[in-house]
Amino acid sequence: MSKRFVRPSRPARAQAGVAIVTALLIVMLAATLASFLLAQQSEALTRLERSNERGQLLLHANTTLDWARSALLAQQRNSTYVSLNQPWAQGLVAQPMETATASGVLVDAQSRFNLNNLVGSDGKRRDADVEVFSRLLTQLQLDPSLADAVVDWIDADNQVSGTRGAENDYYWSQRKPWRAANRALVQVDELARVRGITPEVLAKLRPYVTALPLRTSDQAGQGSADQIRTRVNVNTASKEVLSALLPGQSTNVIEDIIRLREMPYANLADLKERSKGLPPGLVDQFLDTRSSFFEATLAITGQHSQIRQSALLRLSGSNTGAAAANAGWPFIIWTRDL
Ligand SMILES: [Ca+2]
Repeated sequence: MSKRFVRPSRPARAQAGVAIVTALLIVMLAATLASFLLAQQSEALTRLERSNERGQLLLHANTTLDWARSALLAQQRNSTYVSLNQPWAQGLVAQPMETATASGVLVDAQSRFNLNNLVGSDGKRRDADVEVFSRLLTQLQLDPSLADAVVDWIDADNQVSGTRGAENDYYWSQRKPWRAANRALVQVDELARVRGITPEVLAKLRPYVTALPLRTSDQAGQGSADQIRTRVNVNTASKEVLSALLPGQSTNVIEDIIRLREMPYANLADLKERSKGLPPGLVDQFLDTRSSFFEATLAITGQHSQIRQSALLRLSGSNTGAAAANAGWPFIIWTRDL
């Protein structure tokens, strides 16, 4: 008896059809799920790659900052003055590293007006420096009375200076109130909180001002109030800052000072000798041919991202004589991401 092929009944065929469709759906779902998981995994890998890269770039940033510090240390050991034709001022141009490119610029912070000079270590305004800052504001076509608001922000008291100054009463009355700092600035950006300093004013001021910390005991030595004032380096300062420091001097005199420094001024006696007619009192009070503070700006560029940082550096110890020859690694006062 031969076996007969039994044709499945209609409902059975329909069931098989449903089973096939279900199987297909499951396969499709699995495929979708797999590709979704793959996409997620690759996104996670990319994220991991990027965070690995960021870690790498941060390491390169440290190395680049060390390059800046070594350039400054070499400068300090090799020269008794600081000028723009020295190697530190050339910067670091697109240096290829293992997986990134590093570049950096060093700026002499003492080429700028130090806002913390406005107030002495006794917490009181220093009139001579306030006058310099007012003249600098005028040079930049800004309101000179902004100086009063900056002084009030830094000085210890709560007494409003002039008509444009501001202390806590003014800041407390703002829609989102804050307090006057009543201490030295740590960074120039703090000016954004000072009365009258709009983003436009800050952008105009920024290339000409700096905020240098009060010297700490390791280098203040005898520690009189005057020692913590910083002076401006005549070898690196801009025309605007020099004009503010030397009132009554014509544009020609200021331009001559800048032209003659192609052969840098070795010291203040050299400046007085070559620029006769400069008031010696002002020269001694405001100018110098050395600098202890520098600002480094770094950019480290990887395949997917870039890190930009700036840092304030201070030479360690003295910058003249035998002490300079044995100087240690420059200090990092602060670093920040840009
Ligand atoms: Ca104050």
